Amino acid sequence: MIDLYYWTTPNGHKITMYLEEAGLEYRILPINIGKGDQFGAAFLKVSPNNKIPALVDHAPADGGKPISVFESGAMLLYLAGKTGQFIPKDLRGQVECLEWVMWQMGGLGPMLGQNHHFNHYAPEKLPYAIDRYVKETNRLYGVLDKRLKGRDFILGKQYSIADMAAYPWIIPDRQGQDIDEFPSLKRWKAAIRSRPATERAYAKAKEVNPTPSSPRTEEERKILFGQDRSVVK
Ligand SMILES: N[C@@H](CCC(=O)N[C@@H](CS)C(=O)NCC(=O)O)C(=O)O
Repeated sequence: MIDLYYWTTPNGHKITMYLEEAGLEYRILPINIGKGDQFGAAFLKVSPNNKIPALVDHAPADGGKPISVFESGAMLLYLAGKTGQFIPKDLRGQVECLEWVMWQMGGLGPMLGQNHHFNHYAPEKLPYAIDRYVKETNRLYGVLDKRLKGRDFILGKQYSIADMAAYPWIIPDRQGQDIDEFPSLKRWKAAIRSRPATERAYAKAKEVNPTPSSPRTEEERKILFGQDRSVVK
């Protein structure tokens, strides 16, 4: 049994997508990041960066005590290592998989996160910041579109953790992008959306958080966007 510390955000969806694909038994422990659950002592033991997602595997492969993992990329790699599923078996395929998971973790996620922030959350509309992140999003969409040209998935025929890492972040209407400019990305997105496991993962999100607050309330904004080192306990 796996405990998944989760909220209904792109980084959270990556992991429910994996768990649903692999058919692993798991339990969701909701961490409502708008209410400050991410600062609870028990959660911080598992996720010292006070962010979701994180997991505890109560039945690790070495038969030892439970293993906890934070950072969604590390979690996907851990789960793929545990099951041998959704990661290539050969060395060269594994290297490519690692590259694209890291590309998502270091680029696609953080840059698109800043795009959301300055477009939807910042109290002032800062043209420089908006332009910078909308353009960087456009570049990253272009990189992924090019990679997907002539390939079903990021690694080719095999659906992998590289796809699961990237998919939840491709939200063109919230990122100032026209998906029709990226035909391969559009096709890939539609193919992943219609997978039964993706449908189940996003249905879970609706169960956990049926009425996501959009836009964020003033209280949520203070919790999420006013953090400094005083939150590190
Ligand atoms: N690099 C981390 C990022 C995690 C992250 O940014 N999580 C957000 C939700 S998507 C969060 O928990 N935010 C709460 C906060 O910043 O207090 C990962 O991929 O796991």
